[in-house]
Amino acid sequence: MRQKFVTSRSPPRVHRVLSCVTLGALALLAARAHAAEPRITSAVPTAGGWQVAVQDIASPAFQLDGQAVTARRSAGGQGDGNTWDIPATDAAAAARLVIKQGNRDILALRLKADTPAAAPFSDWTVYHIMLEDFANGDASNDRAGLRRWVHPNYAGGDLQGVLGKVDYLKSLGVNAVWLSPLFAAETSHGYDVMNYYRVGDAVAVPRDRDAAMQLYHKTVDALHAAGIRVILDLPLNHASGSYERRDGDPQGLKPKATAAQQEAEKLWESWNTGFRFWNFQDAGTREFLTDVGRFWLTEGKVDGFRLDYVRGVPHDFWAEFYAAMKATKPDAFLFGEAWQDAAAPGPNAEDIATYYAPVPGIGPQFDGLIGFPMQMVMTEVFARGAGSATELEYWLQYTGALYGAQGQPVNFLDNHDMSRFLAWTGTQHGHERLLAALGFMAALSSPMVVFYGTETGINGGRPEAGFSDAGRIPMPWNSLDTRLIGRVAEILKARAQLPAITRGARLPLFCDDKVLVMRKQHQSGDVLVAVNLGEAERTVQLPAAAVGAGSGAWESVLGTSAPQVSGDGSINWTLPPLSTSWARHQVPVRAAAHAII
Ligand SMILES: [Ca+2]
Ligand SMILES: [Ca+2]
Repeated sequence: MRQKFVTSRSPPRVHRVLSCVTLGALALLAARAHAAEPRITSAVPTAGGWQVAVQDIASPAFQLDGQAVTARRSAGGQGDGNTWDIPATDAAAAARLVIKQGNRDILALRLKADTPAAAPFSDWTVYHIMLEDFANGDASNDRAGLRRWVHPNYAGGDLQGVLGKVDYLKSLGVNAVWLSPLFAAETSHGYDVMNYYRVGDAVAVPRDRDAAMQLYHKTVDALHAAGIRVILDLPLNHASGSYERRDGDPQGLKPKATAAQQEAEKLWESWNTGFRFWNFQDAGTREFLTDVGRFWLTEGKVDGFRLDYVRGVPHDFWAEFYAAMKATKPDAFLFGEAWQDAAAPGPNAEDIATYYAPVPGIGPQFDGLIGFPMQMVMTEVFARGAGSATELEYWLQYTGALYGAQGQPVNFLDNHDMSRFLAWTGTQHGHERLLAALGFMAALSSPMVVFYGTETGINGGRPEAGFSDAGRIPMPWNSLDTRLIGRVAEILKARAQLPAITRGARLPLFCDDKVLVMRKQHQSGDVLVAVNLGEAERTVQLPAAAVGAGSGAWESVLGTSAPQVSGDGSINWTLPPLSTSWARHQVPVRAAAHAII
Protein backbone atom coordinates (compact mmCIF):
# COMPACT_ATOMS: atom_id res chain seq x y z
CA MET A 1 0.00 0.00 0.00
CA ARG A 2 2.77 2.31 0.98
CA GLN A 3 4.76 1.79 -2.23
CA LYS A 4 1.69 2.48 -4.29
CA PHE A 5 1.29 5.92 -2.84
CA VAL A 6 4.72 7.39 -3.41
CA THR A 7 6.44 7.65 -6.72
CA SER A 8 9.25 10.11 -6.27
CA ARG A 9 11.25 8.14 -3.75
CA SER A 10 10.65 5.58 -1.09
CA PRO A 11 13.40 5.79 1.48
CA PRO A 12 14.38 2.76 3.54
CA ARG A 13 13.31 3.00 7.13
CA VAL A 14 16.54 4.26 8.60
CA HIS A 15 17.57 3.80 12.16
CA ARG A 16 17.10 7.15 13.76
CA VAL A 17 20.26 8.50 15.25
CA LEU A 18 19.56 10.41 18.42
CA SER A 19 22.23 13.05 18.39
CA CYS A 20 22.64 16.20 20.42
CA VAL A 21 20.47 14.84 23.16
CA THR A 22 20.19 17.11 26.12
CA LEU A 23 19.75 15.53 29.50
CA GLY A 24 16.41 17.24 29.73
CA ALA A 25 15.07 15.47 26.68
CA LEU A 26 15.21 12.04 28.28
CA ALA A 27 11.52 11.91 29.03
CA LEU A 28 10.75 12.57 25.39
CA LEU A 29 13.24 9.99 24.23
CA ALA A 30 11.76 7.37 26.52
CA ALA A 31 8.50 8.03 24.76
CA ARG A 32 10.10 7.50 21.38
CA ALA A 33 11.41 4.09 22.34
CA HIS A 34 7.93 3.18 23.52
CA ALA A 35 6.26 3.92 20.20
CA ALA A 36 5.74 0.67 18.32
CA GLU A 37 3.56 2.49 15.82
CA PRO A 38 1.03 -0.08 14.69
CA ARG A 39 -1.48 1.95 12.75
CA ILE A 40 -4.19 2.31 10.19
CA THR A 41 -2.29 3.50 7.14
CA SER A 42 -5.33 4.37 5.06
CA ALA A 43 -9.11 4.39 5.27
CA VAL A 44 -11.07 4.78 2.06
CA PRO A 45 -14.86 4.71 1.67
CA THR A 46 -16.08 2.17 -0.91
CA ALA A 47 -19.46 1.27 -2.40
CA GLY A 48 -19.96 -1.43 0.26
CA GLY A 49 -18.29 0.09 3.30
CA TRP A 50 -14.62 0.86 3.93
CA GLN A 51 -11.28 -0.35 2.69
CA VAL A 52 -8.80 -0.10 5.52
CA ALA A 53 -5.09 -0.83 5.38
CA VAL A 54 -3.22 -1.55 8.59
CA GLN A 55 0.42 -1.98 9.52
CA ASP A 56 2.14 -3.94 12.30
CA ILE A 57 -1.07 -5.61 13.47
CA ALA A 58 -1.17 -9.31 12.64
CA SER A 59 -4.86 -10.07 13.15
CA PRO A 60 -6.83 -6.88 13.55
CA ALA A 61 -10.37 -7.07 14.98
CA PHE A 62 -12.57 -4.23 13.81
CA GLN A 63 -15.51 -2.46 15.40
CA LEU A 64 -17.78 0.13 13.83
CA ASP A 65 -19.66 2.24 16.38
CA GLY A 66 -19.12 -0.35 19.08
CA GLN A 67 -20.30 -3.32 16.99
CA ALA A 68 -17.86 -6.03 15.94
CA VAL A 69 -17.67 -6.32 12.16
CA THR A 70 -16.29 -9.15 10.06
CA ALA A 71 -13.68 -7.80 7.72
CA ARG A 72 -12.35 -9.65 4.68
CA ARG A 73 -8.90 -9.41 3.24
CA SER A 74 -9.16 -7.08 0.31
CA ALA A 75 -8.64 -8.67 -3.09
CA GLY A 76 -7.10 -5.43 -4.24
CA GLY A 77 -4.77 -5.18 -1.30
CA GLN A 78 -1.12 -4.42 -1.93
CA GLY A 79 2.17 -5.07 -0.20
CA ASP A 80 1.83 -7.15 2.96
CA GLY A 81 -1.78 -7.99 2.21
CA ASN A 82 -2.97 -6.27 5.34
CA THR A 83 -5.77 -4.46 3.58
CA TRP A 84 -9.31 -5.20 4.64
CA ASP A 85 -12.79 -4.66 3.29
CA ILE A 86 -15.14 -3.72 6.08
CA PRO A 87 -18.80 -4.07 5.16
CA ALA A 88 -21.16 -1.31 6.22
CA THR A 89 -24.65 -1.19 4.82
CA ASP A 90 -24.66 2.54 5.33
CA ALA A 91 -21.03 3.58 5.28
CA ALA A 92 -21.98 7.23 5.65
CA ALA A 93 -23.66 6.53 8.99
CA ALA A 94 -20.72 4.81 10.65
CA ALA A 95 -19.01 7.23 12.96
CA ARG A 96 -16.09 5.49 14.61
CA LEU A 97 -13.75 2.70 13.62
CA VAL A 98 -11.88 0.90 16.40
CA ILE A 99 -9.22 -1.77 16.13
CA LYS A 100 -9.11 -4.09 19.09
CA GLN A 101 -6.43 -6.40 20.35
CA GLY A 102 -7.93 -8.75 22.90
CA ASN A 103 -10.21 -6.65 25.08
CA ARG A 104 -8.33 -3.45 24.49
CA ASP A 105 -9.18 -0.73 21.99
CA ILE A 106 -5.78 0.05 20.51
CA LEU A 107 -6.50 2.40 17.59
CA ALA A 108 -9.46 4.53 16.57
CA LEU A 109 -10.52 6.85 13.77
CA ARG A 110 -13.56 9.07 13.37
CA LEU A 111 -15.00 8.21 9.98
CA LYS A 112 -17.76 10.75 10.00
CA ALA A 113 -17.90 14.50 10.21
CA ASP A 114 -19.22 15.94 13.45
CA THR A 115 -22.17 18.26 13.64
CA PRO A 116 -21.78 21.48 15.62
CA ALA A 117 -24.22 19.99 18.16
CA ALA A 118 -22.14 16.82 18.59
CA ALA A 119 -18.80 18.63 18.82
CA PRO A 120 -19.55 22.22 19.85
CA PHE A 121 -15.96 23.14 20.74
CA SER A 122 -14.00 21.60 17.88
CA ASP A 123 -13.76 24.91 16.02
CA TRP A 124 -12.50 26.89 19.01
CA THR A 125 -9.14 28.51 18.37
CA VAL A 126 -7.99 29.75 21.74
CA TYR A 127 -5.31 32.37 22.38
CA HIS A 128 -3.68 31.69 25.74
CA ILE A 129 -2.82 34.92 27.50
CA MET A 130 -0.47 35.06 30.47
CA LEU A 131 -1.80 38.35 31.83
CA GLU A 132 1.44 39.48 33.48
CA ASP A 133 3.35 39.27 30.20
CA PHE A 134 0.86 40.13 27.47
CA ALA A 135 0.16 43.87 27.52
CA ASN A 136 0.58 46.59 30.13
CA GLY A 137 -2.35 48.92 29.63
CA ASP A 138 -2.04 50.74 32.95
CA ALA A 139 1.30 51.37 34.66
CA SER A 140 -0.39 52.58 37.84
CA ASN A 141 -1.38 49.04 38.88
CA ASP A 142 2.05 47.47 38.30
CA ARG A 143 2.95 45.12 41.15
CA ALA A 144 -0.08 46.24 43.18
CA GLY A 145 -0.66 43.65 45.90
CA LEU A 146 2.12 41.34 44.69
CA ARG A 147 3.80 40.46 47.98
CA ARG A 148 5.07 37.01 47.02
CA TRP A 149 6.66 35.60 43.86
CA VAL A 150 6.98 38.04 40.98
CA HIS A 151 8.46 36.55 37.81
CA PRO A 152 11.79 38.16 36.77
CA ASN A 153 10.19 38.91 33.38
CA TYR A 154 7.09 40.53 34.91
CA ALA A 155 5.84 43.12 32.44
CA GLY A 156 2.94 44.70 34.32
CA GLY A 157 0.33 43.16 32.05
CA ASP A 158 -3.32 43.67 32.91
CA LEU A 159 -6.91 43.68 31.66
CA GLN A 160 -6.58 47.20 30.26
CA GLY A 161 -3.78 45.77 28.12
CA VAL A 162 -6.01 42.97 26.84
CA LEU A 163 -8.77 45.49 26.13
CA GLY A 164 -6.35 47.48 24.01
CA LYS A 165 -5.45 44.41 21.96
CA VAL A 166 -8.90 43.14 21.04
CA ASP A 167 -8.46 44.27 17.43
CA TYR A 168 -5.08 42.55 17.30
CA LEU A 169 -6.61 39.29 18.55
CA LYS A 170 -9.40 39.54 16.03
CA SER A 171 -6.94 40.13 13.20
CA LEU A 172 -5.00 37.04 14.26
CA GLY A 173 -8.08 34.89 13.61
CA VAL A 174 -8.68 33.45 17.08
CA ASN A 175 -12.22 33.04 18.41
CA ALA A 176 -11.48 32.60 22.13
CA VAL A 177 -9.00 33.75 24.74
CA TRP A 178 -7.87 31.90 27.84
CA LEU A 179 -6.88 34.40 30.51
CA SER A 180 -4.42 33.32 33.21
CA PRO A 181 -5.92 33.63 36.73
CA LEU A 182 -7.20 37.18 37.16
CA PHE A 183 -8.40 36.86 40.74
CA ALA A 184 -6.93 38.66 43.75
CA ALA A 185 -3.49 37.11 44.32
CA GLU A 186 -0.07 37.85 45.77
CA THR A 187 2.04 36.37 42.95
CA SER A 188 2.34 37.67 39.42
CA HIS A 189 1.13 34.36 37.92
CA GLY A 190 -2.05 34.46 39.99
CA TYR A 191 -2.40 30.76 40.82
CA ASP A 192 -2.45 31.63 44.54
CA VAL A 193 -6.00 32.93 44.65
CA MET A 194 -6.76 35.11 47.70
CA ASN A 195 -10.36 35.77 46.77
CA TYR A 196 -12.23 34.12 43.88
CA TYR A 197 -14.84 36.91 43.95
CA ARG A 198 -12.45 39.81 43.45
CA VAL A 199 -10.34 40.80 40.42
CA GLY A 200 -6.67 41.21 41.30
CA ASP A 201 -5.20 44.64 41.98
CA ALA A 202 -2.24 44.17 39.65
CA VAL A 203 -4.43 43.23 36.66
CA ALA A 204 -7.18 45.84 37.15
CA VAL A 205 -7.79 48.81 39.47
CA PRO A 206 -6.02 48.60 42.84
CA ARG A 207 -8.14 48.87 45.97
CA ASP A 208 -11.33 49.63 44.04
CA ARG A 209 -13.32 46.45 43.78
CA ASP A 210 -16.18 47.92 41.76
CA ALA A 211 -13.95 49.73 39.29
CA ALA A 212 -11.93 46.53 38.84
CA MET A 213 -15.08 44.57 38.10
CA GLN A 214 -16.22 47.27 35.66
CA LEU A 215 -12.95 47.04 33.79
CA TYR A 216 -13.35 43.26 33.72
CA HIS A 217 -16.84 43.57 32.22
CA LYS A 218 -15.70 46.14 29.69
CA THR A 219 -12.94 43.76 28.57
CA VAL A 220 -15.25 40.75 28.32
CA ASP A 221 -17.86 42.78 26.44
CA ALA A 222 -15.27 44.05 23.96
CA LEU A 223 -13.97 40.53 23.34
CA HIS A 224 -17.50 39.20 22.86
CA ALA A 225 -18.33 42.03 20.47
CA ALA A 226 -15.31 40.96 18.41
CA GLY A 227 -16.56 37.35 18.28
CA ILE A 228 -13.98 36.18 20.84
CA ARG A 229 -15.13 33.94 23.69
CA VAL A 230 -13.60 34.22 27.14
CA ILE A 231 -12.18 31.32 29.14
CA LEU A 232 -10.96 31.86 32.69
CA ASP A 233 -8.11 29.85 34.15
CA LEU A 234 -9.62 28.56 37.37
CA PRO A 235 -7.47 26.84 40.02
CA LEU A 236 -9.76 24.88 42.34
CA ASN A 237 -7.21 22.46 43.80
CA HIS A 238 -5.45 25.15 45.78
CA ALA A 239 -5.54 28.81 46.73
CA SER A 240 -3.44 31.24 48.71
CA GLY A 241 -2.67 30.52 52.37
CA SER A 242 -3.90 34.07 52.96
CA TYR A 243 -7.28 33.37 51.38
CA GLU A 244 -9.80 36.05 52.42
CA ARG A 245 -12.13 33.67 54.18
CA ARG A 246 -14.96 36.07 54.98
CA ASP A 247 -14.96 38.31 51.93
CA GLY A 248 -14.02 35.52 49.53
CA ASP A 249 -16.83 33.31 50.81
CA PRO A 250 -19.92 35.43 50.28
CA GLN A 251 -22.18 32.41 50.83
CA GLY A 252 -20.79 31.63 54.31
CA LEU A 253 -19.85 28.10 53.30
CA LYS A 254 -16.57 28.14 55.25
CA PRO A 255 -14.22 26.28 52.91
CA LYS A 256 -11.65 24.09 54.66
CA ALA A 257 -8.06 23.43 53.66
CA THR A 258 -5.75 20.43 54.00
CA ALA A 259 -2.02 19.85 53.79
CA ALA A 260 -0.48 18.98 50.42
CA GLN A 261 -1.40 15.45 49.37
CA GLN A 262 -0.07 14.69 45.87
CA GLU A 263 3.66 14.65 45.18
CA ALA A 264 3.34 17.75 43.00
CA GLU A 265 1.59 19.59 45.82
CA LYS A 266 4.37 18.64 48.24
CA LEU A 267 6.90 19.99 45.77
CA TRP A 268 5.07 23.33 45.52
CA GLU A 269 4.91 23.51 49.29
CA SER A 270 8.69 23.01 49.40
CA TRP A 271 9.00 26.08 47.16
CA ASN A 272 7.31 28.06 49.92
CA THR A 273 4.40 28.98 47.68
CA GLY A 274 2.12 29.50 50.65
CA PHE A 275 -0.69 27.57 48.95
CA ARG A 276 -3.59 26.07 50.84
CA PHE A 277 -5.10 22.89 49.40
CA TRP A 278 -8.89 22.66 49.46
CA ASN A 279 -10.41 19.77 51.38
CA PHE A 280 -12.70 17.89 49.01
CA GLN A 281 -13.97 15.69 51.84
CA ASP A 282 -15.81 18.73 53.13
CA ALA A 283 -19.29 19.36 51.70
CA GLY A 284 -19.18 23.11 52.38
CA THR A 285 -15.88 23.43 50.53
CA ARG A 286 -17.29 21.59 47.51
CA GLU A 287 -20.36 23.81 47.44
CA PHE A 288 -18.19 26.91 47.84
CA LEU A 289 -15.98 25.97 44.86
CA THR A 290 -19.05 25.12 42.77
CA ASP A 291 -20.52 28.51 43.60
CA VAL A 292 -17.31 30.14 42.35
CA GLY A 293 -17.87 28.48 38.97
CA ARG A 294 -21.53 29.52 38.83
CA PHE A 295 -20.63 33.10 39.71
CA TRP A 296 -18.19 33.52 36.82
CA LEU A 297 -20.48 31.85 34.29
CA THR A 298 -23.41 34.08 35.24
CA GLU A 299 -22.17 37.37 36.72
CA GLY A 300 -18.85 37.09 34.90
CA LYS A 301 -20.42 36.05 31.56
CA VAL A 302 -17.51 33.75 30.74
CA ASP A 303 -17.78 31.03 28.11
CA GLY A 304 -15.78 28.38 29.87
CA PHE A 305 -13.03 27.39 32.25
CA ARG A 306 -9.57 25.97 31.88
CA LEU A 307 -9.43 23.96 35.10
CA ASP A 308 -5.99 23.93 36.65
CA TYR A 309 -4.23 20.87 38.07
CA VAL A 310 -7.20 18.54 37.91
CA ARG A 311 -5.08 15.66 39.22
CA GLY A 312 -5.22 17.14 42.73
CA VAL A 313 -9.01 16.99 42.88
CA PRO A 314 -11.14 13.83 43.14
CA HIS A 315 -12.99 12.60 40.05
CA ASP A 316 -16.40 12.76 41.71
CA PHE A 317 -15.98 16.46 42.40
CA TRP A 318 -15.21 17.11 38.74
CA ALA A 319 -18.31 15.23 37.63
CA GLU A 320 -20.48 17.16 40.09
CA PHE A 321 -18.86 20.44 39.10
CA TYR A 322 -19.42 19.62 35.40
CA ALA A 323 -23.10 18.90 35.99
CA ALA A 324 -23.54 22.10 37.98
CA MET A 325 -21.81 24.25 35.35
CA LYS A 326 -23.81 22.71 32.48
CA ALA A 327 -27.01 23.30 34.45
CA THR A 328 -25.97 26.93 34.77
CA LYS A 329 -24.71 27.43 31.21
CA PRO A 330 -25.16 24.43 28.88
CA ASP A 331 -22.73 25.67 26.23
CA ALA A 332 -19.86 26.44 28.62
CA PHE A 333 -16.57 24.81 27.61
CA LEU A 334 -14.90 22.98 30.51
CA PHE A 335 -11.45 21.61 29.90
CA GLY A 336 -8.87 20.36 32.32
CA GLU A 337 -5.13 20.20 32.79
CA ALA A 338 -3.94 16.70 33.71
CA TRP A 339 -0.18 16.66 33.30
CA GLN A 340 2.72 14.74 34.81
CA ASP A 341 5.61 16.83 33.63
CA ALA A 342 8.29 14.20 34.20
CA ALA A 343 6.38 11.37 32.50
CA ALA A 344 6.36 10.25 28.87
CA PRO A 345 3.34 10.58 26.56
CA GLY A 346 2.11 7.03 27.26
CA PRO A 347 1.57 7.36 31.03
CA ASN A 348 0.20 10.87 30.53
CA ALA A 349 -2.32 9.58 27.99
CA GLU A 350 -3.44 6.77 30.32
CA ASP A 351 -3.90 9.22 33.16
CA ILE A 352 -5.78 11.69 30.96
CA ALA A 353 -8.12 8.89 29.88
CA THR A 354 -9.34 8.62 33.49
CA TYR A 355 -10.65 12.19 33.20
CA TYR A 356 -12.53 11.45 29.96
CA ALA A 357 -14.32 8.55 31.61
CA PRO A 358 -17.73 9.47 33.06
CA VAL A 359 -18.03 8.93 36.81
CA PRO A 360 -20.63 6.19 37.43
CA GLY A 361 -23.84 7.60 38.78
CA ILE A 362 -22.84 11.22 38.13
CA GLY A 363 -21.65 11.75 34.56
CA PRO A 364 -18.83 13.33 32.55
CA GLN A 365 -16.02 15.29 34.16
CA PHE A 366 -14.84 17.51 31.29
CA ASP A 367 -15.55 18.48 27.69
CA GLY A 368 -11.87 18.12 26.92
CA LEU A 369 -8.42 17.62 28.42
CA ILE A 370 -5.33 19.49 27.36
CA GLY A 371 -3.46 17.31 24.87
CA PHE A 372 -0.10 16.84 26.57
CA PRO A 373 0.80 13.54 24.87
CA MET A 374 0.36 14.96 21.36
CA GLN A 375 2.18 18.13 22.44
CA MET A 376 5.19 16.01 23.42
CA VAL A 377 5.05 14.05 20.18
CA MET A 378 4.69 17.21 18.07
CA THR A 379 7.66 18.76 19.87
CA GLU A 380 9.70 15.68 19.08
CA VAL A 381 8.62 15.35 15.47
CA PHE A 382 8.21 18.95 14.31
CA ALA A 383 10.44 21.02 16.61
CA ARG A 384 13.35 18.68 17.30
CA GLY A 385 13.09 16.97 13.92
CA ALA A 386 13.91 13.76 15.76
CA GLY A 387 10.78 11.72 15.17
CA SER A 388 8.95 10.26 12.24
CA ALA A 389 5.68 11.42 10.69
CA THR A 390 4.34 7.94 11.43
CA GLU A 391 4.45 8.82 15.13
CA LEU A 392 1.95 11.61 14.57
CA GLU A 393 -0.44 9.18 12.91
CA TYR A 394 0.11 6.50 15.54
CA TRP A 395 -0.47 8.83 18.48
CA LEU A 396 -3.61 10.32 16.98
CA GLN A 397 -5.05 6.84 16.51
CA TYR A 398 -3.77 5.52 19.83
CA THR A 399 -5.12 8.40 21.93
CA GLY A 400 -8.32 8.33 19.86
CA ALA A 401 -8.86 4.77 21.10
CA LEU A 402 -7.74 5.43 24.67
CA TYR A 403 -9.82 8.58 25.22
CA GLY A 404 -13.01 6.97 23.89
CA ALA A 405 -15.75 8.19 21.59
CA GLN A 406 -16.30 11.42 23.53
CA GLY A 407 -12.65 12.21 24.13
CA GLN A 408 -11.75 15.46 22.48
CA PRO A 409 -8.24 16.72 23.19
CA VAL A 410 -7.45 20.42 23.41
CA ASN A 411 -4.35 20.59 21.26
CA PHE A 412 -1.44 22.97 21.80
CA LEU A 413 2.26 23.32 21.08
CA ASP A 414 3.48 24.89 24.32
CA ASN A 415 2.33 26.82 27.38
CA HIS A 416 3.45 28.80 30.42
CA ASP A 417 4.77 25.73 32.25
CA MET A 418 7.17 24.41 29.62
CA SER A 419 9.84 25.46 27.16
CA ARG A 420 8.41 27.05 24.07
CA PHE A 421 8.23 25.14 20.80
CA LEU A 422 10.79 27.47 19.24
CA ALA A 423 13.25 26.75 22.05
CA TRP A 424 13.43 23.17 20.73
CA THR A 425 13.93 23.92 17.04
CA GLY A 426 17.44 25.30 17.26
CA THR A 427 18.31 28.10 14.94
CA GLN A 428 17.67 26.24 11.69
CA HIS A 429 14.27 26.61 10.06
CA GLY A 430 12.52 27.31 13.35
CA HIS A 431 9.71 29.28 11.79
CA GLU A 432 9.14 26.69 9.07
CA ARG A 433 8.95 23.97 11.71
CA LEU A 434 6.55 26.05 13.79
CA LEU A 435 4.26 26.77 10.84
CA ALA A 436 4.31 23.12 9.76
CA ALA A 437 3.29 22.06 13.29
CA LEU A 438 0.57 24.71 13.51
CA GLY A 439 -0.77 23.74 10.09
CA PHE A 440 -0.96 20.11 11.18
CA MET A 441 -2.50 20.81 14.59
CA ALA A 442 -4.99 23.32 13.20
CA ALA A 443 -6.24 20.68 10.75
CA LEU A 444 -7.40 18.31 13.49
CA SER A 445 -11.10 18.33 14.39
CA SER A 446 -10.43 19.53 17.90
CA PRO A 447 -10.16 22.75 19.86
CA MET A 448 -6.66 24.21 19.82
CA VAL A 449 -4.65 26.71 21.81
CA VAL A 450 -1.97 29.15 20.70
CA PHE A 451 0.22 30.48 23.51
CA TYR A 452 0.60 34.28 23.31
CA GLY A 453 3.71 35.35 21.44
CA THR A 454 4.00 32.15 19.42
CA GLU A 455 2.84 34.14 16.42
CA THR A 456 5.72 36.59 16.72
CA GLY A 457 8.40 34.00 17.36
CA ILE A 458 9.04 34.23 21.09
CA ASN A 459 11.40 31.34 21.82
CA GLY A 460 12.45 31.64 25.46
CA GLY A 461 16.02 30.44 25.09
CA ARG A 462 17.46 27.07 26.01
CA PRO A 463 14.96 24.18 26.09
CA GLU A 464 14.32 22.09 29.17
CA ALA A 465 12.12 19.00 29.42
CA GLY A 466 9.30 19.11 31.92
CA PHE A 467 8.41 22.21 33.89
CA SER A 468 9.98 25.50 32.88
CA ASP A 469 8.76 29.07 33.23
CA ALA A 470 11.47 30.52 31.00
CA GLY A 471 9.00 31.00 28.15
CA ARG A 472 7.09 33.64 30.11
CA ILE A 473 8.45 36.60 28.23
CA PRO A 474 6.88 40.02 27.65
CA MET A 475 5.07 40.30 24.35
CA PRO A 476 7.45 42.38 22.20
CA TRP A 477 4.89 44.92 21.00
CA ASN A 478 7.61 47.22 19.65
CA SER A 479 9.32 44.61 17.52
CA LEU A 480 6.63 42.27 16.24
CA ASP A 481 7.52 39.83 13.49
CA THR A 482 4.74 40.89 11.14
CA ARG A 483 5.70 38.34 8.50
CA LEU A 484 5.39 35.41 10.90
CA ILE A 485 2.20 36.84 12.41
CA GLY A 486 0.72 37.04 8.92
CA ARG A 487 1.52 33.41 8.24
CA VAL A 488 0.06 32.26 11.57
CA ALA A 489 -3.07 34.33 10.91
CA GLU A 490 -3.35 32.73 7.48
CA ILE A 491 -3.52 29.27 9.11
CA LEU A 492 -5.99 30.30 11.81
CA LYS A 493 -8.28 32.11 9.38
CA ALA A 494 -8.26 29.22 6.92
CA ARG A 495 -9.20 26.92 9.82
CA ALA A 496 -12.10 29.21 10.73
CA GLN A 497 -13.47 29.08 7.19
CA LEU A 498 -13.33 25.35 6.49
CA PRO A 499 -15.79 23.00 8.23
CA ALA A 500 -13.81 20.06 6.82
CA ILE A 501 -10.87 21.19 8.94
CA THR A 502 -12.65 21.68 12.26
CA ARG A 503 -15.44 19.10 11.99
CA GLY A 504 -14.47 16.75 9.17
CA ALA A 505 -13.81 13.05 9.39
CA ARG A 506 -10.07 12.35 9.41
CA LEU A 507 -9.05 9.68 6.95
CA PRO A 508 -5.36 8.75 6.83
CA LEU A 509 -4.14 8.41 3.26
CA PHE A 510 -0.41 7.99 3.51
CA CYS A 511 2.39 8.15 6.05
CA ASP A 512 6.11 7.42 6.13
CA ASP A 513 9.10 8.80 8.02
CA LYS A 514 8.85 12.25 6.48
CA VAL A 515 5.41 12.65 4.95
CA LEU A 516 1.87 12.39 6.28
CA VAL A 517 -1.24 12.93 4.14
CA MET A 518 -4.79 12.95 5.46
CA ARG A 519 -8.16 13.69 4.00
CA LYS A 520 -10.60 15.80 5.97
CA GLN A 521 -13.98 14.81 4.69
CA HIS A 522 -17.04 17.03 4.94
CA GLN A 523 -20.16 17.61 2.87
CA SER A 524 -19.19 21.22 2.29
CA GLY A 525 -16.04 20.08 0.47
CA ASP A 526 -13.05 17.94 1.40
CA VAL A 527 -9.64 19.28 2.34
CA LEU A 528 -6.40 17.36 1.86
CA VAL A 529 -3.67 18.02 4.42
CA ALA A 530 -0.05 17.06 3.80
CA VAL A 531 2.94 17.37 6.12
CA ASN A 532 6.48 17.17 4.76
CA LEU A 533 9.05 16.96 7.57
CA GLY A 534 11.92 16.51 5.15
CA GLU A 535 14.37 19.20 4.16
CA ALA A 536 13.76 18.31 0.50
CA GLU A 537 10.70 18.69 -1.67
CA ARG A 538 8.59 15.54 -2.03
CA THR A 539 5.93 14.51 -4.53
CA VAL A 540 3.23 12.12 -3.36
CA GLN A 541 0.80 10.28 -5.60
CA LEU A 542 -2.63 9.47 -4.22
CA PRO A 543 -5.00 7.07 -5.97
CA ALA A 544 -8.35 8.35 -7.22
CA ALA A 545 -10.29 6.15 -4.78
CA ALA A 546 -8.39 7.58 -1.84
CA VAL A 547 -9.07 11.22 -2.59
CA GLY A 548 -12.60 10.35 -3.67
CA ALA A 549 -13.43 13.75 -5.00
CA GLY A 550 -14.64 12.77 -8.44
CA SER A 551 -14.30 15.54 -10.94
CA GLY A 552 -13.14 18.99 -10.13
CA ALA A 553 -9.91 20.71 -9.32
CA TRP A 554 -8.06 21.22 -6.04
CA GLU A 555 -7.06 24.68 -4.96
CA SER A 556 -4.25 25.43 -2.58
CA VAL A 557 -5.41 26.88 0.74
CA LEU A 558 -2.11 26.76 2.64
CA GLY A 559 1.23 26.36 0.95
CA THR A 560 2.50 26.98 -2.50
CA SER A 561 1.24 24.08 -4.57
CA ALA A 562 -2.07 22.46 -5.39
CA PRO A 563 -2.56 18.75 -6.11
CA GLN A 564 -2.54 17.98 -9.84
CA VAL A 565 -5.28 15.67 -11.08
CA SER A 566 -4.28 13.01 -13.64
CA GLY A 567 -6.55 11.51 -16.30
CA ASP A 568 -7.36 8.49 -14.09
CA GLY A 569 -8.38 10.70 -11.18
CA SER A 570 -5.26 10.10 -9.13
CA ILE A 571 -3.40 13.14 -7.95
CA ASN A 572 0.21 14.20 -7.70
CA TRP A 573 1.07 16.71 -5.04
CA THR A 574 4.45 18.34 -4.65
CA LEU A 575 5.15 19.30 -1.05
CA PRO A 576 7.71 21.97 -0.14
CA PRO A 577 10.36 21.08 2.47
CA LEU A 578 9.37 21.50 6.15
CA SER A 579 5.80 22.41 5.45
CA THR A 580 2.15 21.62 5.93
CA SER A 581 -0.09 22.20 2.93
CA TRP A 582 -3.86 22.28 2.70
CA ALA A 583 -5.80 21.95 -0.54
CA ARG A 584 -9.52 22.30 -0.93
CA HIS A 585 -11.66 20.43 -3.38
CA GLN A 586 -13.70 22.84 -5.41
CA VAL A 587 -17.17 21.41 -5.06
CA PRO A 588 -19.19 21.74 -8.27
CA VAL A 589 -21.85 24.41 -7.83
CA ARG A 590 -24.81 21.99 -7.97
CA ALA A 591 -23.38 19.73 -5.27
CA ALA A 592 -22.44 22.65 -3.08
CA ALA A 593 -26.02 23.90 -3.08
CA HIS A 594 -27.03 20.73 -1.26
CA ALA A 595 -24.24 20.82 1.27
CA ILE A 596 -25.95 22.14 4.35
CA ILE A 597 -23.46 22.71 7.14
CA1 LIG B 1 -0.02 47.31 34.57
CA1 LIG C 1 -5.31 18.38 46.13
